[in-house]
Amino acid sequence: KVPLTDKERRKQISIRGLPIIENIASVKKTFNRHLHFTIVKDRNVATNRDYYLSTAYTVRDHLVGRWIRTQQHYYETDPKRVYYLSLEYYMGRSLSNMMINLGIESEMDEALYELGLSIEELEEFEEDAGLGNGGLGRLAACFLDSMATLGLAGYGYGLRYEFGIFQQTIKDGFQCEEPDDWLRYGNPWEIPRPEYQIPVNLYGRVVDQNGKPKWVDTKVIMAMPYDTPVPGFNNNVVNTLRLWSAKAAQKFNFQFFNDGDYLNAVSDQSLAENVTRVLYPNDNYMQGKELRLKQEYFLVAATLSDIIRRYKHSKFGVSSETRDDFNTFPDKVAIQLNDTHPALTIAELMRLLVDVENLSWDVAWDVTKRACAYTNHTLMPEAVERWTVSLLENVLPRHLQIIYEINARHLQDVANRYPGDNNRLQALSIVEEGGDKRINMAYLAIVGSHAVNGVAQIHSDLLKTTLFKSFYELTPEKFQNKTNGITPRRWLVLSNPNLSDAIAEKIGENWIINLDELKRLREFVDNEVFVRDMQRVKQENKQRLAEWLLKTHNQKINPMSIYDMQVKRIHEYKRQLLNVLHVITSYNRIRANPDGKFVPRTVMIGGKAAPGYHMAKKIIKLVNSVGKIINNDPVIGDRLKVVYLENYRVTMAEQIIPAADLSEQISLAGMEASGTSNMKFMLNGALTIATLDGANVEMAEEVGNENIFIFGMNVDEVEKRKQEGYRAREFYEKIPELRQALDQIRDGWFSPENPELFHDVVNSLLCDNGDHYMLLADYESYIKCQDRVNELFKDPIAWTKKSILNIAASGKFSSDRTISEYARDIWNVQPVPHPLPNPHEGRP
Ligand code: GL9
Repeated sequence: KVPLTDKERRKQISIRGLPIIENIASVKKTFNRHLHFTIVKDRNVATNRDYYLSTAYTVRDHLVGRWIRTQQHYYETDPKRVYYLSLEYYMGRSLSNMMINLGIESEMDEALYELGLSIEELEEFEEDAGLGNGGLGRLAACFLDSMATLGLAGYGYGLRYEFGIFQQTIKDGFQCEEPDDWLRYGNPWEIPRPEYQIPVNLYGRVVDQNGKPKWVDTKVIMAMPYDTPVPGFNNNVVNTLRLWSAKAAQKFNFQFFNDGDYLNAVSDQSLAENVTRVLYPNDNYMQGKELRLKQEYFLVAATLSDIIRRYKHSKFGVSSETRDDFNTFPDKVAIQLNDTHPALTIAELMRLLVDVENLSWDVAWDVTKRACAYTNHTLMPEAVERWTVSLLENVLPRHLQIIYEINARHLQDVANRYPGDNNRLQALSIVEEGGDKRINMAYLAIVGSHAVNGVAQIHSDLLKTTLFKSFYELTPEKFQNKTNGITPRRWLVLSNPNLSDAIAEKIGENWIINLDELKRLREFVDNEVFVRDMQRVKQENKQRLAEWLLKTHNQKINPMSIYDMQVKRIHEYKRQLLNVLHVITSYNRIRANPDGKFVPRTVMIGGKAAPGYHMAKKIIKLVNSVGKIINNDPVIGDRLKVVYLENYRVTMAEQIIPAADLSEQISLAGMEASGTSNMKFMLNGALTIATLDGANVEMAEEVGNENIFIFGMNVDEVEKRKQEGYRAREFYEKIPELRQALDQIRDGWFSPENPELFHDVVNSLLCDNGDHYMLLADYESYIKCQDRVNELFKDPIAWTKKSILNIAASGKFSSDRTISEYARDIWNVQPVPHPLPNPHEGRP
């Protein structure tokens, strides 16, 4: 009997849904109907993109019944709604994810196969929805999946950027940016809702009208909603992601027509529509541009207007036409601010409650605080949003007044508690004096919220002692931790089907919604067959990645080498340069001992640099230059390779993470708030080399120190070194291998055509007060730790056992766990453990 292929085996496993003959026939019918009536093509002229679109519309048809039913159910039962406000949603592709969560993957696959089409080929036609920069935006996407899977009445609110995160190309080793025109061929997942457009005001001035402030002479931009369905896993719940697009307010321009200036009136529109043109490509950095402020307010204003409309139109607890008692607003509405980007929510909600709904200031303030909560995502000082008063005065004059009023009352409370303590008043002021006056948006978010959280335990602890120390002392009860997580649907079931099946064979499928059950894999760590199975799965994934790199980038790599990956935004604090120093050290060791035995390694580095971040772009060039020398050195052979993964994004993460042996999480302790790629690698069976930073600390706790490679200074040691006065040169002078590597970079070893090219990189490390992120202080410990990695890799069984123990210990890092904690500790809502009925089965 011929053994089943992976794909055939997979079809028999219920994770992906069991194919049913009648359903397959109906899928084929629906597909044909969409090809003809939606795409309007026949099979003679249809392209693969048309087939992808027909497939997407077919899947969408399976969603709509559940979507409508879910929303009806929310209307009828009026649960407390959770609103997640984020400037970023890094969704990636949707087709596979939708099929998996609906349980129709096998059926779709079979039906398309019978039509002579391959679903894997068609999937390649979907563009990534790249409406995010990195971890913060991807976290929002994972949270949407978990809210739907837990049955929460959750809504994502964000912006529909016409251009998402730029496409990165590498030309001559340098990063180039190209616009991400992701909507070019249309987006089958979004539904425009022009009937729910909302006007948003900007600029203008504040006048007094019968003793009440009134915001007048504003410019109006329309916010047009586009809805995307968010299915839960296997529970018939479909929530909504609503993204706003800026549209010119037609009415506003009509006056020009009489003057005959029709062309001007129409071209003026594109100015208004610039607001949602493009995602700002910065990570952990605030640029302070007016257009960005307008984006933030545009999201906040349109969303709050929608939230209040939905609150008022509930039929519960009201005898009047609409619900206008706002005292119960916080019992029905939770608003979560994803970083300070939507922090204007505090001022806008106060404006709506006081100016429009005529509540007293005190009642409005109480309502606002009880409804809102704020998540901080970084300690990097340059990321803190501090808008100048002059810009706010121009763009949002009424909001500036409200912020001043909030600050005055807040400082009065402080003065009452700490009489005569002027330093404390200054430390706690939302308005920062001196130079150009600024509004600290983090402080505004804290004061206007009932809960403030960090995203990993160490980060939440540091917030209390550093960035928000004074606020912690003022209101300690507000401060919480919510360690980040990732959705196991996308990051295991979708991205690593072979591993999913190997796990399911041993412990069933319940881990998909209860990831803690992965613990049960510990029972099998000494089961030889299982260990070999896990080895096989990893090796197949590695082989596939090698083939893909050869095909797409003409890069040959050794599938028996350690696949060593660092994929994340390029930033000095993440220390990609430290990784490069290890690469160069390994290179020098092989050259010094060409006949020696070395554990082969392929170092893969990927990530985008913010277009204006010069040092980050230089680091990309350095990785490519080092790669060019090493990869073409016949002495080195296939014992060491360096690969730059061009245009790293969600879809590439899904392809490469399952093939990783080693995950690099090497930021300076205290700098990475959490990290989330660390969790994805762990879940996919990579071992981790890490500092005690962000969620790495908790990963070590879960898996045990003997199963993770920890190196470098901890937060206390970093602090102590700084106190002592850090001098990077000491390490340069003391450690010969380090000195050699830095000299080579500085003297043009890797850039013979331009020997000065990397002077600034080396100088940033060796100059007085340089090496801000203390790479040199951690170098020795890092290299020794990498030596231990090599030692273990020589024993494949021991390595694989640790890999299994890592998977088994990764349960904590499910975003289902994270969202359950937000639900319990911040939102006061309950997950719904049972599924909604199927659409044809009647009411819940
Ligand atoms: C980030 C932190 O830097 C990460 O450590 C954290 O895991 C995520 C999610 O909480 O948030 N904050 C931040 O500004 N970014 C993060 O990744 N940057 C980007 O998203 C690019």
